[in-house]
This record gives sequence, structure tokens and C-alpha cells, in this order.
Amino acid sequence: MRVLKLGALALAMGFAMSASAQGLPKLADKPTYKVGFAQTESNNPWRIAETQSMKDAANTCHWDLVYTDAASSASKQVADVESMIAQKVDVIVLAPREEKPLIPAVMKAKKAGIPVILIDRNVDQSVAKAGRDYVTFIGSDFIDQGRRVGEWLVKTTGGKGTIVELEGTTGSSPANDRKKGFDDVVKAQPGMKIVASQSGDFERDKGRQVMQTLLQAHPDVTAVYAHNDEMALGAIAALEAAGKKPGQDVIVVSIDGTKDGLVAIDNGKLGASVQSSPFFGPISCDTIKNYAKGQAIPAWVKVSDKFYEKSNAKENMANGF
Ligand code: GZL
Repeated sequence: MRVLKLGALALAMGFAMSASAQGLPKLADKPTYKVGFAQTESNNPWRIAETQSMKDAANTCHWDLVYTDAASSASKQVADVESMIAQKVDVIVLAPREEKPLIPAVMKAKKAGIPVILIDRNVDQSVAKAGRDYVTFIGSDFIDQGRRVGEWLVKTTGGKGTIVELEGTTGSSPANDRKKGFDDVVKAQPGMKIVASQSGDFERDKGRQVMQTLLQAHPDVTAVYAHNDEMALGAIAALEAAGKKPGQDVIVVSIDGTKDGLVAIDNGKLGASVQSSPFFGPISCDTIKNYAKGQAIPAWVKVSDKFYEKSNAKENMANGF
């Protein structure tokens, strides 16, 4: 019994050591927390769904929620985090709009003794590290999302295509990694070429405008890869306005799994979409509680994603948002 007790103590010390040795601020185990959630913007259904999930969690988890919306400005998001630090919140949940500009704010929170949990987007991990500077990154594998879409396009086209790529927010981890995952698959296909790649900032109308412009330079496009459904739907509108038939003479693929995206897959205009869940409320609640209890939290709490195409879009419609 004595050896077992010592063993358990050593284990607990190990976990405790791992957090404190790496300098992460601790979190008292208590029934309620003052939680800061710094949102990037509310410019599309994905972000609106994420915000709602966090606000629902505030009710079910008894948070005193401090919510901010950076209105698509990384510098405002930095100011929002600094304001949360000044308000002495217990923990900050942050979706860093871009990988680099939010790192100083993460470090300031750590210095102020406030643990940071990253959701949905990550920071540049060559500068800031999970387990040392912030507790963890909870989110999807964006490289894998890009890879899965790329592989579907290769299979569907027999490895042929003149491709336009609509990138997400410049400097954001989903845009960087979704590009890497997809482009690496395409590079291996001699019959496929990405002729243009430009940001539409994850917005539907910007996606439409960018596609309209790129169509003039590349009227021979046969496939469009959009980093999210909203830009894909904008591209579909631009293609139709130019007299093209999305799903017939141009294949469109994307990521997110929004309601409108699933409808477009079901009606044949969108070929496929990898789900990217926006529902971070419940998992943020659990991670905060587990961290406060001294549990070791992995550097990456990976969210798994479904794959939607014509064969399963209808049955998954309820998963849309
Ligand atoms: C992904 C998220 C992206 C979505 C977009 O986790 O950051 O931001 O794919 C949203 O729709 O704008």
C-alpha cells in the first residue's frame, strides 16, 4: 500500500511538475470562472456558430463570460486580450486571427498569471509553444483537411485540372495549413496545376469578387479549391454569372460543412467539403475544468472532421450551421 501511495504521489507530482516546471499559470479548481473569449470577427456563419457555442457553454458551465469581437482586426484582438488581462479574468480562450500578431498578447497573459487556451486557430509554434506559453491548441488538423480535399479532387478528375485556389485570411493557421495540405497533393500530379491563388478572407462576397477577377485571367479553369464554404459559394455565384456550370464544367471543393455548403453539395454545385467544427464551447468547458484539476492537457486537443460529398450530404444536413 505504501509503495502504491508513493507511486501515486510521484505521478501527481509529475503532472504538477510538468505544468509548473514549464511555467504555465495555474488555475484554481472552483465552481465558476471569469472566462475571456476573444473572437476574431463575425463575418460568416462559421464564426457566428462558434460564438454561439461559447455563449451556450457560458450558461452550462456557469462562466462569467467576457466576450470581445475583433471585427477582423488582429491589432484590435490584441487590445481585447490586454483588456481581459486588466480585468483579471481567470482564463483566456483565444482564436488568434493570425499566427504571429497575437503571440505578444499570449505572453502578456502568461506573465500576468492567466492561462490561455487556443481554440480553432493556432499561433506560430516556432515562437510560442503549447505546454509552455499556453495550455493547449484545441482544433482541427488543417493540413489534413487540405490533403483530403486534394485527394478527392485527384480521384474525381483522374489527376487533371487547371485550378484556382481561394485562400482564407492571410497569415491565419487554417489558411497556411489548408494551402500546404492541398498544394502538396496537387504538386505530385503532373496533370494538375494551380494557376492562381488569392485570399478572399473567408468571406462569401470577397470570394465572389476574387473569383470574378481570376476568371478573366483564367477562363480555362476546371476546378476551384476554396479554404471555406463561404468563399466556395461566392465562387459558384461568379462562375454562374460567367455562364459556367459549377459541378459540370468546373468542380468546386472546400472546407467547413456549413448548412449552405451541404445544400450546395446536395444540389451538385459543390463537389465536396471537409467538416471543420465550430462547436468549441463544450470542449473548452471540459479542458478548463481538467486543467484546474491538475490533469495533463495534451499540446493539441485534435478535433476530428467528417467528409461530405453527394452520397452523404442529405443525411448530414442537420450537422450544418
Ligand atoms: C477554422 C476557422 C475558419 C473557418 C472559416 O477553424 O478558423 O475561420 O474555416 C472561419 O469559415 O472564418
